[in-house]
Amino acid sequence: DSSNLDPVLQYTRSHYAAPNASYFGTAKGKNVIIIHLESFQQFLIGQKIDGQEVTPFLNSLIKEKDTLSFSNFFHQVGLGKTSDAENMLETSTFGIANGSLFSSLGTENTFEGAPAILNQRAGYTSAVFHGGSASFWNRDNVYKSLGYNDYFSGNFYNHDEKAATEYGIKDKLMMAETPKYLEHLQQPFYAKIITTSNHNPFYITQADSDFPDAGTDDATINGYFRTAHYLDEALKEFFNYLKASGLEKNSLVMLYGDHFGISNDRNTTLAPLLGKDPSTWNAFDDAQLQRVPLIFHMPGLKGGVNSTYGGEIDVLPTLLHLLGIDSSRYVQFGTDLLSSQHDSVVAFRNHNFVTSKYTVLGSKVYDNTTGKLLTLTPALEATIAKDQKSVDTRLSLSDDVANRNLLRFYVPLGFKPVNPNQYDYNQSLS
Ligand code: GP9
Ligand code: MN
Repeated sequence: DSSNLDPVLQYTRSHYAAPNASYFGTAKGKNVIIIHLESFQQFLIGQKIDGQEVTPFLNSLIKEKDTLSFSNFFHQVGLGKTSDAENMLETSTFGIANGSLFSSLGTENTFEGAPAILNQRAGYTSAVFHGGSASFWNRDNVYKSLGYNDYFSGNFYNHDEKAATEYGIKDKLMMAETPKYLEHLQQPFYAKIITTSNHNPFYITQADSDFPDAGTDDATINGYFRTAHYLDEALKEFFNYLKASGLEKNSLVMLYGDHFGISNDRNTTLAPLLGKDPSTWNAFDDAQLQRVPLIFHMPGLKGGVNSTYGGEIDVLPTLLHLLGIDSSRYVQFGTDLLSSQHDSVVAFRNHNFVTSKYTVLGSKVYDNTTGKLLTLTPALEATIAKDQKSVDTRLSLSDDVANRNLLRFYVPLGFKPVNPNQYDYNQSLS
């Protein structure tokens, strides 16, 4: 019942981090264009194979003076993979412990998601673009619960024989076909484009990517650099469009990696390519590889590489504050990455966690700088116990919100509950 909400509100209210005045509202009224980089890990940035940059476009984008990127940003997904990442970014609540929240609760639960908040607070329209099957991860229902006005699924894209990937259509074709829909959206809009080419098994033809094979004996790893390179080229083409159309000037573009592409059991094969010794590789190293990109680009944005520790749960309050919308009234488990009050304890879905100093995996505590296991002094033990408790609390309260559908009992100030039935995604705009 609704009394279960009390500890949740107590937690989220006391955990709230006030905006950073030098960023708050700097993107006010801008379109928001989110690019979901499928299976994209941070180590791809700056990485070379045979002397060639895997992601030359992203490497140059993050060096631009009006690009703000994060170097210690982690994915926090569980079994729901892409859908968990989407859930965290849209709601700043965690995915569930044992599956995909989108799939199991996405139709029935009450959401207070980014599209609805932005529409009600700042007049934004919203749309998702994904070249795959509309119902994958139950998106056709969840997007309605989140308040998305439009959902351009695979039905809206050309799918001739040579265009399709396993989960959608090739990123370059996707990026080329999206503008004809994007241009119909009423501004300001909140638009999310979900890429799919860089997905396991990372197969791509020679014609689509002439990037060199990494030469390991693992075809998945070799393919990963080739599909990531292709995605990087697709991004370059899309940014060219944004510039040429003038959209770049009034848009905040946000790019993020949803989760790992290379699973832990392959990391010792990957290690030499990253300049690491496979013989000493361990669980600490696996955890460090869970970094994914988070990049904001907007003309006039105060740029740079920010080393704050954070994760996907923190994106929505960060974004809302950039748009000049205070997040304090919402049930959100993350905190603004740019706030001086930001909580930099990063919870993984399995209750392990990373802080700016330590990586804590079960009962093992590693020093982030040396990668060495630490012997626990009483003082360190107390610090770790406090952080572990905080991680456990936020995950279990978020699980309560999800599993008990608690947001149906909570209407934030001025919030109009979303009626999913008011949306119909079968009609084309044109
Ligand atoms: C399909 C794509 C794949 O739309 O999102 O999902 P994943 O397998 O990464 O969860
Ligand atoms: Mn994914």
